[in-house]
Amino acid sequence: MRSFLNLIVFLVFCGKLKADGGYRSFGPEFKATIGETWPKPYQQVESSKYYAVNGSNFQFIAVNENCALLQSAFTRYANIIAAAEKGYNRAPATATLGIIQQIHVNLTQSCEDLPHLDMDESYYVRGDGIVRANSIWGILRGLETFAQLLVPMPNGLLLTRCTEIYDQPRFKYRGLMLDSARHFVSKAKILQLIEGMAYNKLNVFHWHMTDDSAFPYSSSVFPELSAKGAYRPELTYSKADVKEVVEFARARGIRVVPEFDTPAHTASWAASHPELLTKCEGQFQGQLGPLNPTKESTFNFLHTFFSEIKSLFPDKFLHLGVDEVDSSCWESNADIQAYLKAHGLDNGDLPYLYLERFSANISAMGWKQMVWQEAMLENSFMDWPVGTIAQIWFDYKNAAATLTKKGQNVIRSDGWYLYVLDTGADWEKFYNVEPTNFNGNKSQKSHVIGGEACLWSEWINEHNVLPTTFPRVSAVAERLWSPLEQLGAEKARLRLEEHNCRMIGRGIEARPANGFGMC
Ligand code: CP6
Repeated sequence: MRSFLNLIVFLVFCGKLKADGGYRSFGPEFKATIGETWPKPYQQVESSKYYAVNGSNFQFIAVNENCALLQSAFTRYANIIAAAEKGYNRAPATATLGIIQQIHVNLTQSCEDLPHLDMDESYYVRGDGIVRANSIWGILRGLETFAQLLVPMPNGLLLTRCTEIYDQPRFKYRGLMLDSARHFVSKAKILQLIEGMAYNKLNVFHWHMTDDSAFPYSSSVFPELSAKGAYRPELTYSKADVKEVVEFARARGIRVVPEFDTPAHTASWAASHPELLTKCEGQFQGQLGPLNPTKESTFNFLHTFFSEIKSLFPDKFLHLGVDEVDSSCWESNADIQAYLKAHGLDNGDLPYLYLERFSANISAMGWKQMVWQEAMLENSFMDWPVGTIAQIWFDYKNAAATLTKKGQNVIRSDGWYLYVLDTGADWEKFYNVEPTNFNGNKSQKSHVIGGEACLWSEWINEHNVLPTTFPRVSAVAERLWSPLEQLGAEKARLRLEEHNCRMIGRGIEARPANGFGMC
């Protein structure tokens, strides 16, 4: 009924569909798809009624609910739109029906404070100046879409049209992970990454903060962790830095899910706290293994540490890590063997010793959990709290089939390692990865709640993180947002070119998308 009414409204206000905007052509092969948005919306009705916007003389009007998040979004998008006017003129001189001075923003329900997994991101936009949504998160997505419709004309004004967009995401988890351990990435670059995420309607920044190579987080309760575990004192994130990142993301409807990977990938913890790790014996003598799951002191330490983390990251989810845990060091340790014997356990119980206790502690602290796939696949008897999310990073078809059969929620990362650079338009490779592509029934597919592109930072640093991410992550973003029927790399190519120009115009250092192009 709602959409029927909307259709009537469309017929009254927007007039008839147009086939082609008649925009300037840029060469025999290449014609940018001016004013097309990214990712492709759920539904769009075109219009040949054109209007103009003066980028430095218009107002957003909150016609209904209002709040600080809405006001800060108005300020941001006023700046983005003012800057868009200075982009290169790619819309032809077009007769318009007038200059729009007010953009009516209709938030129908009161603001929420924090973005969350089940937030409502749906919205309606009409290109002549209406943005409407139930939630502030939908308004944020709608303002992004509205801004993308505006293209500079030779007369210095921005061209828009009375197109109508009804939009909502296909998947609710659309993430980007950054490993800030292998190489340090400055706060300034992280903020730019998050800004670029907002331009692509991504909604989760997964911060893989620590790993074997470094511990860049500067803790108050255990300052020695970064004092000894960071590469250099300057290459650390203070609590103030973290708060700034979290707030910057929140303002854009982006969640921040932290990960301090344990019990493996913890060599950097041992720089200051070697007692936390297992001393390997026998053939591994002299090496340190995963965190020692047989000592009370290990869990006391973790409790104190993660209490600090809880106060800093407001999201409901913590990523526990638990990838690539090798039991052989645990098995080699005589004290651990004695512990197993005393408790009537054997080597087969080793993986659970850490995981069951750690997971229970994290639950008791009020967190929901994410884990890398192994934590679930290799510990098939663990009783995971309802809603725990497994992140699948290899062997996707088998892992997704197995885990969803058990009713576990999963996200896909296999196929979306952005750090692997290929020549040419390798965004297509990312674009064609489909999270529901495995053998399973409808109910199983419903447990696929999204995906996440991963920036492992072996080959990424401060200087290449943005061009490595953009525009390739845009391909992942469209896969995760747009309806399956709308997807297609060939159809997407020129829209992506336009989107890349837009991102570059807004200051994101995006790499070329297609091997030729005017931006
Ligand atoms: N670091 C950590 C990594 C990887 C993982 N965990 C990884 C290894 C190989 C590939 C992708 C990622 N670099 N801590 C696994 C989740 Cl292909």
